[in-house]
Amino acid sequence: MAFQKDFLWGSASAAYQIEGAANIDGKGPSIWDIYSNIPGNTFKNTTGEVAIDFYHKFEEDIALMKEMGLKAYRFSVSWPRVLPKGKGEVNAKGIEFYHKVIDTLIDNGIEPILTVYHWDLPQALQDEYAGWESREIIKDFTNYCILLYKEYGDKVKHWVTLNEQNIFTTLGYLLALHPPKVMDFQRFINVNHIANLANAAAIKEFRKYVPNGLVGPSFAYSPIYAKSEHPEDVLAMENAVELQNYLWMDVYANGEYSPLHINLLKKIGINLDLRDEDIELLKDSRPDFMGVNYYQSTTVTTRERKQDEEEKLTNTVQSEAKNLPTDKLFVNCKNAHAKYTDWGWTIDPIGLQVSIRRITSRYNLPILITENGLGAYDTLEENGEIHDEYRINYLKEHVEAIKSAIEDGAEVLGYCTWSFQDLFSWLNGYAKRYGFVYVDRDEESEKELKRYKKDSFYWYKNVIESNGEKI
Ligand code: BGP
Repeated sequence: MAFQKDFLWGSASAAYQIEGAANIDGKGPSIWDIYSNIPGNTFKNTTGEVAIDFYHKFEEDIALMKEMGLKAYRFSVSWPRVLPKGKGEVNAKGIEFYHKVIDTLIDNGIEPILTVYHWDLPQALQDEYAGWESREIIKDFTNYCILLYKEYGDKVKHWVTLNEQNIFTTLGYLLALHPPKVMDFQRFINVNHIANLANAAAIKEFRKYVPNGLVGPSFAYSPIYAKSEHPEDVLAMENAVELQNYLWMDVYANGEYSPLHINLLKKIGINLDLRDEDIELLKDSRPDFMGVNYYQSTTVTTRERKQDEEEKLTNTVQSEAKNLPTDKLFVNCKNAHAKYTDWGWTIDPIGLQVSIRRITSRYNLPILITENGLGAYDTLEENGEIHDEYRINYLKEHVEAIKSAIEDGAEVLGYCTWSFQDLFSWLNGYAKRYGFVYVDRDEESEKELKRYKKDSFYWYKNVIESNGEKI
């Protein structure tokens, strides 16, 4: 059997995208509460203020997870819900909420996978010292982690530190699509380096407080292909692999930057503020697994060889950043052989097999797929059914890809689809749905937030029951 007996068939979510209750029970504001309330920042100015109200409906949702037979549920803790100012006074009601979620999951036979940081930084820390741009955050982030380790460490085995560090730094500081909406390559690299240090410090503390647990980051991995066999495209691919994949994963797995990264950055005029004490901190912070969020593959070419036009989409918010310093080394382009979603993301299941193999080959770490799924428009029929065979096909092909990768020799601990319930999408409102459970709301109205099981719900139930034999 390809899938190990205790394979974690799961689903994932993030606090800001599901909880709602933005100002309830002592929660402080996060950067996303503030950012999404500024007109123009999100699609149709949608926010997660109510989201799908998991804060009040978690028991109903977990009952559905149990009915499906879900083995694991990945969720994140909202930092400002437990520490309204990011540090100092603890909000007991926030702490208690996550105890209730974790206990309810465990009582229903579902293993909690806890993400420490899924982008909702306390606004207080942004105001005080510009959040991730200051080394001050390393101490505050570590203290926040220790608080969670002490509270939940004896109940939760699998922990994720930073969700998609590569995405929140790129979108926040390079493409100006997330808070604090900056477009500056040097600041992006500075922030990213500080996030690396915070991640390493959090993992070091984890070993003391949760000695029997397993911890790792979740990386948004996209395998990179060359547009053609032309050697210039191949070199562009090599550049992109270094600066879009290994720049992060080498630091996670090996605790150091490779000379290639430092020099490639120098070549484009970017300096890495790597101090002696940083080298020390990054050492010995190897994770137990590499968390992988996989949605799509990326194809690159050179600036000179690029032919296709940038696509303008009306159903999302797109970056206006132009002329990135990395354009000298590679530029993204279309993949002529791939299918695309309605939001322009490639559909490439083989890319997942390639991802798992490349990561295994370079790092020899077990892999936990922490996100994978299809964002699509769904139709709620009059009889309450949702026929989402496109989602079933997508997930089926990706499960097959994981199976093949395991047969090729990789170790995969589990598979968390994105997502269990439909939820708030950062830049796409509520129309881009990912769930097995349809949540009846849209951008204009929260309606009653009623839950309906989609066809994919029954499909995944079967997959879990047969441990991946019946897909
Ligand atoms: C990942 C994030 C998730 C989720 C997902 C889907 O990058 O970790 O939080 O949002 O992507 O993205 P989107 O909602 O933009 O379709």
